[in-house]
Amino acid sequence: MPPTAKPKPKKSTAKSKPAKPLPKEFPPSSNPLNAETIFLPKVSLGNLVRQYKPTQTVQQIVTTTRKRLRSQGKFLRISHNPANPHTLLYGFDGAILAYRISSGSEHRNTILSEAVKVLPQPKNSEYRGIDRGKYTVRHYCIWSPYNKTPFVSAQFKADGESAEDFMRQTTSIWETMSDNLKCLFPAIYREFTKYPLPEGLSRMADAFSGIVVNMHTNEGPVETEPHRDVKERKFGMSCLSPFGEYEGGHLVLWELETVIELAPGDQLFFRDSLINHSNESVTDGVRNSVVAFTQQSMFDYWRRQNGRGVDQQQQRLNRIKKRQKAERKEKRKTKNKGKK
Ligand SMILES: O=C(O)CCC(=O)C(=O)O
Ligand SMILES: [Fe+2]
Repeated sequence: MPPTAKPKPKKSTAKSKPAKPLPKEFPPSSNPLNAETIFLPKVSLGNLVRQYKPTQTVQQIVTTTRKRLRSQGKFLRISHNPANPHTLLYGFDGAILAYRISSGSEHRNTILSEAVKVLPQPKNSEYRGIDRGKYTVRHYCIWSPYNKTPFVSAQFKADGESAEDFMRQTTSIWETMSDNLKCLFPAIYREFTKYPLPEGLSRMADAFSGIVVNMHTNEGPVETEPHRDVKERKFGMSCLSPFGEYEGGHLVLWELETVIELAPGDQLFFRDSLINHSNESVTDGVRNSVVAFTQQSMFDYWRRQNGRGVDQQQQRLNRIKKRQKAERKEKRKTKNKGKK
């Protein structure tokens, strides 16, 4: 081939933008208990809140690319650090996205594992809300869906004395979770505990309005499919604690491209309404879990009772959105002027 006939390199049709440099690591906005910190340069609480949708958005997040990365072991994997029981994950706006407290002993696992024995054995055909797996679910909480006054969940009433017994036996779990919430996320704690419930009702899990118990069945262990708990408050935090005797079942946090390992009795505070999550396979044994939460519907009720001031976080977000919209408009204007 004469030298002139050298094939030209193909021109790419896609406009290639230079990749933005990732933000540099800096300390999280707060770390009162000197947790080991893990910086996630590609995510931020602000972005997650802005992207929040009240319906599931799994397909947009759990993409083929992300699934491939995960199966190739390219998600960040956070195992336990024997030197520090606290692990804090934060994004590029400094805000905490998840916080793990290792159990440190069998104590919490024993309490939950003993208490779950008093609950009615699940029938596998039962309705489980959205399809998350083959396990069964009991909601013991005060909530207020469909714009009503808050009420005690039907499953708590249906399970009667055994549900009450379960909650009594596990009181110390909810107290510890609430103490940790108060220390680590004081603003969320204040919001969760500030307003009263209708007469005769009280929060079921200390600072949290209630819990969900996810129970292993003969059909399978607690192994959730990717989902967000869209009804939980988007400015809140829920606290997950797996229990039982098992191997595997660690938690995948999809937006964070991270897998966080959870041993029985660990507590994981995380933004379950904002972050799609699921479990890795449980490779052995019996895995159950509890999650303490407060639903947005409670805040809707408090706002109806006490006025818009209840939702200061939402108001702040609306103000930021309005300002950003005005800034974008102004930018467009200047750009167009420049073209003329
Ligand atoms: O058991 C787990 O690790 C997750 C539970 C969960 O995501 C849920 O109950 O919504
Ligand atoms: Fe969840």
